[in-house]
Amino acid sequence: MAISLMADAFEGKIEYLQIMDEKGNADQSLMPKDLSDSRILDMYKYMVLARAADAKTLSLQRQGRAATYAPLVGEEATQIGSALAMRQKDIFVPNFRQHGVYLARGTPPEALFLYWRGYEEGSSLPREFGALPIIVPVSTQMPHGAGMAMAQKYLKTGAAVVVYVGDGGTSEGDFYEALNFAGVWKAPLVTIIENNQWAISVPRRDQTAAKTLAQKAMAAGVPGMQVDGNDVLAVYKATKDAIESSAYGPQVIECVTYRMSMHTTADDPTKYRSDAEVEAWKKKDPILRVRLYLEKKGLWDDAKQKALEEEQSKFIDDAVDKAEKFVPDPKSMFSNVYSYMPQVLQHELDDALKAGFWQGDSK
Ligand SMILES: Cc1ncc(C[n+]2csc(CCOP(=O)(O)OP(=O)(O)O)c2C)c(N)n1
Ligand SMILES: [Mg+2]
Repeated sequence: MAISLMADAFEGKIEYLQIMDEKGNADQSLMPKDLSDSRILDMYKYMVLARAADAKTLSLQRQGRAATYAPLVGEEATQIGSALAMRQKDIFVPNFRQHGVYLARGTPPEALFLYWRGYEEGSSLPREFGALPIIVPVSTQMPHGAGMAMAQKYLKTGAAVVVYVGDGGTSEGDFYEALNFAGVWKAPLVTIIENNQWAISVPRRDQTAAKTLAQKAMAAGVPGMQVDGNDVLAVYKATKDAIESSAYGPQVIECVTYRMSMHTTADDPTKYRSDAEVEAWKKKDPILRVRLYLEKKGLWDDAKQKALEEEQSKFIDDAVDKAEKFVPDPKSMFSNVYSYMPQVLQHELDDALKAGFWQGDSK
């Protein structure tokens, strides 16, 4: 019998998950089994904290008290849902917008403020936070993440590596190379695509002709799915499942969310996108829907909100205070680059000291 020339060589499908809608109604049949009310309250508090810390950093930047900053507002569900799904032993590899993940992983906010004030010390987090520093070159964190995931497998630590990449980042070669490597070697790599619809001024529709970003995983033989990135419950569930499955190989989750603010403080989005688009996404606010959910269950009210905001505002102000009192040692720009001091760097440091660059403090 002749073999049909029209046989299917491959067929794929990308599923989309939403558990809680914009009005705060949750589909109980999809609810993650391990999520108690108090854990959902934790999620809500971290989301509110992330937004408050974001607003504070933006304000500091506008006052000349912080350097160029990339706001996260609108992306809180993607960040907090995935952060709280990670286990202590898992490793978090960011790009430059995941301040909410750092906070939910217990990173002291003063460390983040130090980074945005331009100090090296903001990039040298203690190992217990299980995080790489902020990474600005787009998608270069992907091969780092894949390599670190391979190391976890080789060393049998049982940890997963959770790496974040933007919609724009998925067009870089590094993205495909990392997924291809992780796919072949079955490295425990979970990739969160934080699809916030814009890569500076490039809209999602001009980024790729692919219908979803998640389907890019298929080319590497890696499972991919899409979730409502403004639904913290869906992001949590998808990430938790992906971390578990990553013991057998990599996973990709595309979180469909929206960058409500500018790309960074060096950008003016009114030049390239409409107010109507921003307004439409504000209706899908990731924090509002959790608040509505909690209020319907009698777990939240205005008084609790006010108390939370006051407590968090003090927490953030104390952290800013610590960061602003920090006295930098200029030599740290040499010591935090490698795990050891290469000779070439040692020579540069010696020369700088000899030239008296830091008179008075070059002990
Ligand atoms: C390799 C590289 N090219 C260009 C840039 C400049 N740049 C910084 S962020 C960015 C867009 C990133 O968009 P996306 O990946 O969607 O992440 P988002 O900023 O939306 O979070 C660009 C082009 C860079 N930092 N690195
Ligand atoms: Mg983007």
